[in-house]
Amino acid sequence: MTLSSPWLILALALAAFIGQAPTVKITSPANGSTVHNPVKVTLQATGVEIVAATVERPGTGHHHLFVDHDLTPLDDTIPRGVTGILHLGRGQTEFVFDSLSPGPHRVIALVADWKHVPLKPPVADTVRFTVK
Ligand SMILES: [Cu+2]
Repeated sequence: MTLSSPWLILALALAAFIGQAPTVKITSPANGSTVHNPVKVTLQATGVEIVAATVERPGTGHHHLFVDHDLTPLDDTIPRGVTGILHLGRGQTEFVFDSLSPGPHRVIALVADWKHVPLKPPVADTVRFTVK
């Protein structure tokens, strides 16, 4: 039996689609690590182009950091002007915290579109670390 080409094309397209499901990873600090100020958080996204929030184009988004703050509703706009929620609206892929308080912290990264609405399905990562 031979696989007819329409099915092959469909299978390849599906594989490509699945392979491109966007992801984000907080590459530093490492989960569970102990760090000192300043704390640099670095982010690596795949399957989504990280751009400034002013870019209104499908397949793009910008990073958000929730620092010791729970995620806000995923089908709603991520608020501005809230302590602990940062929009990296210029397309940055890192952020330096100069003076996190000593003790345990949790940072959640979340990618959202130009309307600041999280991508669906959610593109998120979490790290916990301790500041000495
Ligand atoms: Cu935003």
